[in-house]
Amino acid sequence: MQLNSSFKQSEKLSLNTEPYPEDGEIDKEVVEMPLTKPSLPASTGDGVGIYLGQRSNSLASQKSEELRKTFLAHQHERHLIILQDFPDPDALSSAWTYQLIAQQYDIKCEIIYAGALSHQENIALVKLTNLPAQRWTLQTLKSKDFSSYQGFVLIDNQGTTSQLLSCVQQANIPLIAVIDHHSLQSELEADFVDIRPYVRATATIFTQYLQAGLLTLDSSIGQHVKCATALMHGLRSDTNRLMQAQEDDFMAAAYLSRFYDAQLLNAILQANRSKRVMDVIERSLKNRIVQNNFSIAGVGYLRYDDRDAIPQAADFLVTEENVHTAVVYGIVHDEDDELEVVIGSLRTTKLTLDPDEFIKEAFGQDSTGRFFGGGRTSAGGFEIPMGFLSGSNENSAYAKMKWDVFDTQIKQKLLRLVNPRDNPIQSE
Ligand SMILES: [Mn+2]
Repeated sequence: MQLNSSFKQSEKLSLNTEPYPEDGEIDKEVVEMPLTKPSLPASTGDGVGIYLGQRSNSLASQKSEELRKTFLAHQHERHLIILQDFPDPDALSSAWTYQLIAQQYDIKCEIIYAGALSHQENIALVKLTNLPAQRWTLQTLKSKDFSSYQGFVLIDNQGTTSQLLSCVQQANIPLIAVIDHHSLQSELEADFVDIRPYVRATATIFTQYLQAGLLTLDSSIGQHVKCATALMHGLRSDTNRLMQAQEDDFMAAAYLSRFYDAQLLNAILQANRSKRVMDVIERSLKNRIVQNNFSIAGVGYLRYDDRDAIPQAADFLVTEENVHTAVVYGIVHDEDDELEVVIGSLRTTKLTLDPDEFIKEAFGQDSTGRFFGGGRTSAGGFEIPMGFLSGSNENSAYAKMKWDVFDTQIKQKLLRLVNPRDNPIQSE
């Protein structure tokens, strides 16, 4: 409640005095695209649900048709599919589906990301399904001939979470398609745009393309079975094991159930956490402070490859009694090129808290107007580059001082929203 009162002061934000009755994004969607009452069926109650279902069906088939035309217009080309730096199962499976659909039009797609696969389940997903994603570091980029690519595609992101975006833009590669379910970050010029923030997973959108006939799945083709399994995993992981799934997501899961391999999915989910990830979770538990049902924990420095320990720690902290929102952050460093970035994750079970708005409000924008982070239903993240302050951590006094400054500043910014009535002049 106190959080809402802080939002009230900010006119930029759409979250205001009206708390969302059930689910923020769905309701917002209804408000933003007013459904004219006369077009609703004359029945009572359930009519709205039927109407929404029909609307999303017709949107899905309309978008599938548009995408088919986009593929036809780009036959025989080579495209890059750019994922967020730390791709998740939703992104990986959706990109693979795109690649398989595009193949039919003789479009060769390479799925690339700049960061790392650091969640044990993501590594298992890629290994067990032979999912064709490649890591392109900034070094790799130098050796690439961009002139052989006629376009690029953004899937499960809008370019704001990828270091690769600026490289393809500098190489003047045109943006062919954006398919995502995060809130709209900025207007992008592309041949095809399908951004549906009220859909819980990009995998749902891709399953709808499959159902609309863009690719006929065949359970006797191993690759199709593996791709359907990957989509099921993506859909499950973005909906908190279907607990936040909506009708569209359940319909997509029902369709995938005809093709996916339950044993393979189980094998992916059985992947164990590394000791280093367990250590980060332990640190988050030790360092957490709980105020007004928010649990906040800084975990200090961690390696690039363990970056995914941060969201896993947040997932864990949010399970504590009386906690509805957890924020975990740390300084992630890439030993190769002394790069450091503050990375944080938010998890919430509070329906009226919009992670996208919360993070944008807490951390604001950089000098170019780009937000440090954003989110979707129930989850969000942020990345704050450390620039000039990066590196030199062999001096442990300096490393500690640097952590203390960032830790303090992040806590200040978060607590301003958690306890909006704190008087900044009072000392603690
Ligand atoms: Mn997603």
